[in-house]
Amino acid sequence: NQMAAELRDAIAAGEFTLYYQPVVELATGRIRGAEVLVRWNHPERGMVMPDEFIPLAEETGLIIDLGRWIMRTAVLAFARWRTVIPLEDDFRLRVNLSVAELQRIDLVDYVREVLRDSRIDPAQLVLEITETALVTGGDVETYSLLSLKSLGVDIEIDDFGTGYSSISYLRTLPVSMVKVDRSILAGTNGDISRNEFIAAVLQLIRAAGLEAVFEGIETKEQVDRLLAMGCTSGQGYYFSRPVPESELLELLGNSV
Ligand code: G
Ligand code: G
Ligand code: G
Ligand code: MN
Ligand code: NA
Repeated sequence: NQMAAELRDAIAAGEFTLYYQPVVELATGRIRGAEVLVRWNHPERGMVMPDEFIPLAEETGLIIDLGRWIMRTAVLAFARWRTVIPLEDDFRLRVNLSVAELQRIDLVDYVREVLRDSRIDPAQLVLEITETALVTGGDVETYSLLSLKSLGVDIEIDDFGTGYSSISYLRTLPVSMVKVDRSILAGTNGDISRNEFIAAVLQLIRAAGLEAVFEGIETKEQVDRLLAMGCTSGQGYYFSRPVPESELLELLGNSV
Protein backbone atom coordinates (compact mmCIF):
# COMPACT_ATOMS: atom_id res chain seq x y z
CA ASN A 1 0.00 0.00 0.00
CA GLN A 2 1.42 3.30 -1.17
CA MET A 3 0.03 5.39 1.65
CA ALA A 4 1.59 3.09 4.26
CA ALA A 5 4.98 3.45 2.57
CA GLU A 6 4.60 7.23 2.48
CA LEU A 7 3.53 7.27 6.09
CA ARG A 8 6.67 5.38 7.02
CA ASP A 9 8.87 8.11 5.54
CA ALA A 10 6.75 11.05 6.60
CA ILE A 11 8.17 11.41 10.12
CA ALA A 12 11.75 11.56 8.88
CA ALA A 13 10.64 13.92 6.10
CA GLY A 14 9.14 16.28 8.69
CA GLU A 15 5.70 16.14 7.09
CA PHE A 16 3.66 15.93 10.29
CA THR A 17 2.53 19.04 11.99
CA LEU A 18 0.64 19.69 15.19
CA TYR A 19 -2.49 21.75 15.61
CA TYR A 20 -3.93 22.75 18.95
CA GLN A 21 -7.53 23.26 19.92
CA PRO A 22 -8.13 25.42 23.00
CA VAL A 23 -10.07 23.92 25.90
CA VAL A 24 -11.84 26.78 27.62
CA GLU A 25 -13.58 27.73 30.81
CA LEU A 26 -17.15 28.01 29.51
CA ALA A 27 -18.18 30.87 31.76
CA THR A 28 -15.38 33.19 30.65
CA GLY A 29 -13.98 31.74 27.44
CA ARG A 30 -10.55 31.76 29.04
CA ILE A 31 -8.18 29.15 27.65
CA ARG A 32 -7.39 26.49 30.24
CA GLY A 33 -5.64 24.03 28.03
CA ALA A 34 -5.21 22.71 24.53
CA GLU A 35 -5.75 19.40 22.76
CA VAL A 36 -2.97 18.34 20.41
CA LEU A 37 -4.26 17.20 17.00
CA VAL A 38 -1.85 15.89 14.40
CA ARG A 39 -2.04 16.65 10.66
CA TRP A 40 -0.05 15.28 7.77
CA ASN A 41 1.18 17.98 5.45
CA HIS A 42 1.50 15.71 2.43
CA PRO A 43 3.65 17.01 -0.48
CA GLU A 44 0.95 16.22 -3.07
CA ARG A 45 -2.28 15.69 -1.18
CA GLY A 46 -1.97 18.77 0.99
CA MET A 47 -3.19 18.72 4.58
CA VAL A 48 -4.38 15.21 5.43
CA MET A 49 -6.59 14.85 8.51
CA PRO A 50 -5.91 12.23 11.20
CA ASP A 51 -9.07 10.26 10.43
CA GLU A 52 -7.42 9.39 7.13
CA PHE A 53 -4.07 8.18 8.46
CA ILE A 54 -4.28 7.35 12.19
CA PRO A 55 -6.15 4.07 11.49
CA LEU A 56 -3.47 3.13 8.94
CA ALA A 57 -0.73 4.12 11.38
CA GLU A 58 -2.38 1.86 13.96
CA GLU A 59 -2.67 -1.10 11.56
CA THR A 60 0.94 -0.84 10.47
CA GLY A 61 2.39 -0.20 13.92
CA LEU A 62 3.74 3.17 12.77
CA ILE A 63 1.57 4.80 15.43
CA ILE A 64 4.27 3.97 17.98
CA ASP A 65 6.92 6.15 16.33
CA LEU A 66 4.36 8.74 15.29
CA GLY A 67 2.86 8.86 18.77
CA ARG A 68 6.29 9.34 20.31
CA TRP A 69 7.06 12.15 17.90
CA ILE A 70 3.71 13.79 18.73
CA MET A 71 4.20 13.49 22.49
CA ARG A 72 7.75 14.79 22.47
CA THR A 73 7.06 17.62 20.02
CA ALA A 74 3.92 18.79 21.82
CA VAL A 75 5.36 18.65 25.33
CA LEU A 76 8.55 20.45 24.31
CA ALA A 77 6.43 23.08 22.53
CA PHE A 78 4.39 23.51 25.69
CA ALA A 79 7.57 23.92 27.73
CA ARG A 80 8.59 26.74 25.34
CA TRP A 81 5.23 28.52 25.56
CA ARG A 82 5.62 28.69 29.30
CA THR A 83 8.79 30.69 28.87
CA VAL A 84 7.03 33.37 26.78
CA ILE A 85 3.48 33.46 28.17
CA PRO A 86 2.46 33.46 31.84
CA LEU A 87 0.26 30.36 31.68
CA GLU A 88 -1.67 29.37 34.78
CA ASP A 89 -0.45 26.33 36.70
CA ASP A 90 -3.69 24.58 35.89
CA PHE A 91 -3.25 24.93 32.12
CA ARG A 92 -3.23 21.41 30.72
CA LEU A 93 -1.85 19.99 27.52
CA ARG A 94 -3.97 17.10 26.22
CA VAL A 95 -2.39 14.46 24.02
CA ASN A 96 -4.37 11.67 22.33
CA LEU A 97 -3.06 8.16 22.84
CA SER A 98 -3.96 5.16 20.69
CA VAL A 99 -4.63 1.76 22.21
CA ALA A 100 -1.47 0.40 20.56
CA GLU A 101 0.56 2.97 22.51
CA LEU A 102 -1.17 2.04 25.75
CA GLN A 103 -0.31 -1.59 25.07
CA ARG A 104 3.42 -0.89 25.01
CA ILE A 105 5.15 -1.83 28.23
CA ASP A 106 7.69 0.97 27.56
CA LEU A 107 5.07 3.73 27.22
CA VAL A 108 5.59 4.87 30.78
CA ASP A 109 9.37 5.03 30.38
CA TYR A 110 8.90 7.14 27.31
CA VAL A 111 6.50 9.54 28.99
CA ARG A 112 8.86 9.80 31.97
CA GLU A 113 11.73 10.65 29.63
CA VAL A 114 9.73 13.37 27.86
CA LEU A 115 8.67 14.84 31.21
CA ARG A 116 12.27 14.87 32.37
CA ASP A 117 13.57 16.48 29.16
CA SER A 118 10.85 19.13 29.10
CA ARG A 119 10.78 19.71 32.85
CA ILE A 120 7.05 20.35 32.76
CA ASP A 121 4.88 19.58 35.74
CA PRO A 122 3.37 16.10 35.08
CA ALA A 123 0.05 17.43 36.39
CA GLN A 124 -0.10 19.67 33.33
CA LEU A 125 -0.15 16.70 30.96
CA VAL A 126 -3.39 14.85 30.24
CA LEU A 127 -3.52 11.76 28.06
CA GLU A 128 -6.78 11.22 26.18
CA ILE A 129 -7.66 7.59 25.63
CA THR A 130 -10.89 6.44 23.97
CA GLU A 131 -13.29 4.48 26.11
CA THR A 132 -13.04 1.53 23.72
CA ALA A 133 -9.26 1.42 24.24
CA LEU A 134 -9.68 1.62 28.00
CA VAL A 135 -12.05 -1.28 28.39
CA THR A 136 -9.72 -3.91 26.97
CA GLY A 137 -8.53 -4.42 30.53
CA GLY A 138 -5.29 -6.22 29.64
CA ASP A 139 -2.38 -6.43 32.07
CA VAL A 140 -0.13 -4.07 30.10
CA GLU A 141 -2.90 -1.49 29.70
CA THR A 142 -3.64 -1.65 33.41
CA TYR A 143 0.06 -1.36 34.23
CA SER A 144 0.38 1.63 31.87
CA LEU A 145 -2.60 3.44 33.37
CA LEU A 146 -1.49 2.90 36.97
CA SER A 147 2.12 3.86 36.21
CA LEU A 148 1.09 7.00 34.34
CA LYS A 149 -1.12 7.94 37.25
CA SER A 150 1.77 7.47 39.66
CA LEU A 151 3.92 9.71 37.46
CA GLY A 152 1.32 12.40 38.15
CA VAL A 153 -0.12 12.43 34.64
CA ASP A 154 -3.91 12.54 34.33
CA ILE A 155 -5.90 10.24 32.11
CA GLU A 156 -9.05 11.37 30.34
CA ILE A 157 -11.62 9.07 28.76
CA ASP A 158 -12.05 10.33 25.18
CA ASP A 159 -15.02 10.06 22.81
CA PHE A 160 -17.28 9.24 25.74
CA GLY A 161 -20.73 8.20 24.60
CA THR A 162 -19.66 6.43 21.41
CA GLY A 163 -18.72 3.07 22.93
CA TYR A 164 -20.65 0.56 24.91
CA SER A 165 -18.72 0.64 28.15
CA SER A 166 -20.53 1.12 31.41
CA ILE A 167 -19.69 4.04 33.62
CA SER A 168 -19.52 1.68 36.58
CA TYR A 169 -16.59 -0.05 34.90
CA LEU A 170 -14.97 3.19 33.82
CA ARG A 171 -15.06 4.52 37.36
CA THR A 172 -12.86 1.62 38.48
CA LEU A 173 -10.09 2.93 36.19
CA PRO A 174 -7.46 5.44 37.29
CA VAL A 175 -8.97 8.26 35.22
CA SER A 176 -10.08 11.67 36.39
CA MET A 177 -11.73 13.30 33.41
CA VAL A 178 -14.20 12.46 30.69
CA LYS A 179 -14.27 14.08 27.25
CA VAL A 180 -17.84 13.85 26.02
CA ASP A 181 -17.97 13.03 22.31
CA ARG A 182 -19.25 15.77 20.04
CA SER A 183 -22.06 13.52 18.78
CA ILE A 184 -23.71 13.95 22.19
CA LEU A 185 -24.07 17.70 21.63
CA ALA A 186 -24.63 17.62 17.88
CA GLY A 187 -27.95 19.00 16.74
CA THR A 188 -29.19 19.78 20.22
CA ASN A 189 -30.41 23.31 19.86
CA GLY A 190 -33.99 23.76 20.99
CA ASP A 191 -34.51 20.07 21.56
CA ILE A 192 -35.76 19.53 25.09
CA SER A 193 -35.47 15.74 25.32
CA ARG A 194 -31.96 15.98 23.95
CA ASN A 195 -31.21 18.55 26.64
CA GLU A 196 -32.35 16.19 29.33
CA PHE A 197 -30.17 13.52 27.78
CA ILE A 198 -27.11 15.79 27.96
CA ALA A 199 -27.91 16.70 31.56
CA ALA A 200 -28.15 12.99 32.37
CA VAL A 201 -24.77 12.30 30.77
CA LEU A 202 -23.27 15.09 32.82
CA GLN A 203 -24.87 13.78 36.02
CA LEU A 204 -23.56 10.29 35.35
CA ILE A 205 -20.01 11.56 34.95
CA ARG A 206 -20.29 13.64 38.11
CA ALA A 207 -21.77 10.77 40.08
CA ALA A 208 -18.74 8.72 39.11
CA GLY A 209 -16.59 11.46 40.64
CA LEU A 210 -15.17 12.53 37.31
CA GLU A 211 -14.84 15.90 35.61
CA ALA A 212 -16.70 16.43 32.32
CA VAL A 213 -15.32 18.27 29.30
CA PHE A 214 -17.73 18.69 26.38
CA GLU A 215 -16.40 18.80 22.85
CA GLY A 216 -17.99 19.97 19.62
CA ILE A 217 -19.45 23.16 21.09
CA GLU A 218 -20.49 25.24 18.08
CA THR A 219 -23.03 27.79 19.33
CA LYS A 220 -23.57 30.31 22.10
CA GLU A 221 -26.84 28.56 22.88
CA GLN A 222 -24.97 25.33 23.59
CA VAL A 223 -22.56 27.20 25.87
CA ASP A 224 -25.44 28.72 27.81
CA ARG A 225 -27.22 25.40 28.18
CA LEU A 226 -24.07 23.67 29.40
CA LEU A 227 -23.43 26.46 31.87
CA ALA A 228 -27.00 26.19 33.15
CA MET A 229 -26.34 22.49 33.75
CA GLY A 230 -23.23 23.35 35.74
CA CYS A 231 -20.71 22.19 33.17
CA THR A 232 -17.54 24.26 33.38
CA SER A 233 -15.26 23.35 30.50
CA GLY A 234 -15.31 22.44 26.86
CA GLN A 235 -13.96 22.95 23.40
CA GLY A 236 -15.36 23.48 19.92
CA TYR A 237 -15.53 25.70 16.88
CA TYR A 238 -17.57 28.27 18.82
CA PHE A 239 -14.40 29.08 20.78
CA SER A 240 -11.76 28.05 18.29
CA ARG A 241 -11.07 25.42 15.70
CA PRO A 242 -7.73 23.59 15.98
CA VAL A 243 -5.01 26.10 15.09
CA PRO A 244 -1.26 26.01 14.39
CA GLU A 245 1.11 26.82 17.24
CA SER A 246 1.61 30.45 16.18
CA GLU A 247 -2.14 31.10 16.30
CA LEU A 248 -2.50 29.33 19.62
CA LEU A 249 0.18 31.58 21.07
CA GLU A 250 -1.73 34.63 19.80
CA LEU A 251 -4.94 33.34 21.39
CA LEU A 252 -3.07 32.62 24.63
CA GLY A 253 -1.49 36.06 24.59
CA ASN A 254 -4.93 37.64 24.32
CA SER A 255 -6.37 35.32 26.94
CA VAL A 256 -4.05 36.12 29.87
O1 G B 1 -8.25 16.78 14.30
P1 G B 1 -9.42 15.89 14.02
O2 G B 1 -10.72 16.36 14.59
O3 G B 1 -9.63 15.58 12.57
O4 G B 1 -9.07 14.48 14.73
C1 G B 1 -9.84 13.36 14.52
C2 G B 1 -9.43 12.24 15.43
O5 G B 1 -8.11 11.78 15.12
C3 G B 1 -9.37 12.64 16.88
O6 G B 1 -10.62 12.52 17.47
C4 G B 1 -8.40 11.64 17.45
O7 G B 1 -9.10 10.48 17.84
C5 G B 1 -7.48 11.35 16.31
N1 G B 1 -6.23 12.06 16.54
C6 G B 1 -5.93 13.33 16.25
N2 G B 1 -4.68 13.64 16.66
C7 G B 1 -4.18 12.49 17.20
C8 G B 1 -2.94 12.15 17.80
O8 G B 1 -2.03 12.97 17.96
N3 G B 1 -2.77 10.86 18.23
C9 G B 1 -3.77 9.94 18.11
N4 G B 1 -3.54 8.71 18.55
N5 G B 1 -4.95 10.23 17.56
C10 G B 1 -5.16 11.49 17.12
O1 G C 1 -9.86 13.45 19.82
P1 G C 1 -11.02 13.67 18.93
O2 G C 1 -11.22 12.73 17.79
O3 G C 1 -12.30 13.77 19.67
O4 G C 1 -10.73 15.12 18.27
C1 G C 1 -11.68 16.06 18.16
C2 G C 1 -12.01 16.24 16.70
O5 G C 1 -13.19 17.02 16.59
C3 G C 1 -10.93 16.99 15.94
O6 G C 1 -10.71 16.37 14.71
C4 G C 1 -11.50 18.38 15.71
O7 G C 1 -11.09 18.94 14.48
C5 G C 1 -12.99 18.12 15.72
N1 G C 1 -13.72 19.22 16.28
C6 G C 1 -13.28 20.06 17.23
N2 G C 1 -14.23 20.97 17.55
C7 G C 1 -15.30 20.65 16.78
C8 G C 1 -16.60 21.23 16.66
O8 G C 1 -16.98 22.18 17.32
N3 G C 1 -17.44 20.64 15.77
C9 G C 1 -17.09 19.57 15.02
N4 G C 1 -17.97 19.09 14.18
N5 G C 1 -15.86 19.01 15.12
C10 G C 1 -14.98 19.54 15.98
O1 G D 1 -13.83 28.83 7.74
P1 G D 1 -12.92 27.79 7.12
O2 G D 1 -13.07 27.72 5.62
O3 G D 1 -11.50 27.88 7.57
O4 G D 1 -13.49 26.38 7.67
C1 G D 1 -12.87 25.15 7.35
C2 G D 1 -13.85 24.03 7.66
O5 G D 1 -14.04 23.95 9.09
C3 G D 1 -15.21 24.30 7.04
O6 G D 1 -15.34 23.60 5.82
C4 G D 1 -16.19 23.77 8.08
O7 G D 1 -16.60 22.49 7.71
C5 G D 1 -15.39 23.65 9.36
N1 G D 1 -15.92 24.60 10.32
C6 G D 1 -15.39 25.78 10.68
N2 G D 1 -16.11 26.37 11.64
C7 G D 1 -17.13 25.52 11.89
C8 G D 1 -18.22 25.57 12.79
O8 G D 1 -18.41 26.49 13.58
N3 G D 1 -19.06 24.52 12.76
C9 G D 1 -18.87 23.46 11.91
N4 G D 1 -19.75 22.45 11.95
N5 G D 1 -17.86 23.38 11.07
C10 G D 1 -16.99 24.41 11.04
MN1 MN E 1 -9.37 13.65 21.77
NA1 NA F 1 -13.21 13.06 21.43
